[in-house]
Amino acid sequence: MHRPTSKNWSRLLLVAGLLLLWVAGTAQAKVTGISGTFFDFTAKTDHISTGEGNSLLIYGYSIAGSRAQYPGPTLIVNQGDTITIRLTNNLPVSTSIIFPGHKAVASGGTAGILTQEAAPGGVVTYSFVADQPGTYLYQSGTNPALQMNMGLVGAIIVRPTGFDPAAPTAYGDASTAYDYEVLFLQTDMDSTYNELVEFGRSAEINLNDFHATYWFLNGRNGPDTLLPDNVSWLPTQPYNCLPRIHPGDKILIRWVGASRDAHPLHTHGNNFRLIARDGRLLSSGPGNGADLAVSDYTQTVNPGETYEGIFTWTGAAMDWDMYGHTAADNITLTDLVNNETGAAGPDGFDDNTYEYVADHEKPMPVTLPGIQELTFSPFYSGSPYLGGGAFLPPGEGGFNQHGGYYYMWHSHNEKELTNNNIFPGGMLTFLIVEPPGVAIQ
Ligand SMILES: [Cu+2]
Repeated sequence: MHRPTSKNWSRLLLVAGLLLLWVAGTAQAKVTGISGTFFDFTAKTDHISTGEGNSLLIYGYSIAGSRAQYPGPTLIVNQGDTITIRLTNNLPVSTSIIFPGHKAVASGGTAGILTQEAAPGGVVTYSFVADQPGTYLYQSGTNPALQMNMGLVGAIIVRPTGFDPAAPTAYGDASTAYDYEVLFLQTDMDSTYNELVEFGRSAEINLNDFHATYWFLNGRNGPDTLLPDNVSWLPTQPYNCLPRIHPGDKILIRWVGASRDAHPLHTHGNNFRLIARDGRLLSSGPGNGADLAVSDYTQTVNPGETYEGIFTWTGAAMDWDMYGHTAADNITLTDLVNNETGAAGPDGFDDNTYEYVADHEKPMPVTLPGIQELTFSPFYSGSPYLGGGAFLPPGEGGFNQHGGYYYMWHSHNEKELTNNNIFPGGMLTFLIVEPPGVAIQ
């Protein structure tokens, strides 16, 4: 990442002010969606707001008479279930849905190139068995180069057989266990297409001439990614994208490439372990778990593909005490159990705070500059220590009330950190490492 100028931060500061309203204890670390076996979709037009204040026409899916939404509803279903989606088309053009990775059958409508299509006013029904756990894409199967750009995309999460919400796994295997999960459904948009459709000039669209102007995570541009789900001023963009964990927690990242271009998503703070691609565990054979998992710090998300990775942050081996403990604090750490497995025996970390025992009471190896020598991020608490807060000049920082660590997670294509050429924006969010004890739902 590059350091933004203070001028460019001003927009982010405005939004960050809103963070104060919600950051404590709200649900930000689970995937929001709808569950069941029957989903009644209506495709229709609506509008979205972009991070720099533009408004664009979209085609979107709606449920039960609601506004259309971007992306479509995230469908959270169970392995083995037969899933049925009825699509009513209120768009002025024919449309359809395809389910890559699933053998869907369609009934009703008229034959299209990839599947049965619903004409304007028509209805078509799709059905498939969710026979494999994992993360999947659904999308328009009709003129997808245009209709995906217009918003007809969404994600499907298939829970493994025997899924236990109290001890979740991605694939039913212990090697895929996690504490939290986050969806990164990635889309891009050439807003010229949306504008030509809105003004009735669709015939002028050249689908070979694609120049994205907007990049989205779960249907929002940065910095709107940081806001909670379902904020009233983004009525057609209900999903946020803001991973939060404590030290030692495992977060399952579900990447979905619902875009025209590939996008390299970078996880600052640590490597992740890539455990699956396209809904298939990276495994050498049945029962072996994710033994072919690979460690990486950037996942290039290709169009039409999905990936799952597990990320952990512990602060181990920083060589300084992340809590700022000194001998004068007289704090004794306890390391009697393996935090990961729960089994008896030390693992190098304090059982309660996940402090790395070997770094306990080690001072930071640099002298911190004074506050007059610094510029501040809105997310700096005033202290370099996890859970710490300290004096900040008036008007600086202060939006990080728990003293968490903010790591930028973002596309490594720097153009994709803009909204119609305005920085910051695009595929940009943060991982928040919260101190132990801060509620994350
Ligand atoms: Cu980076």
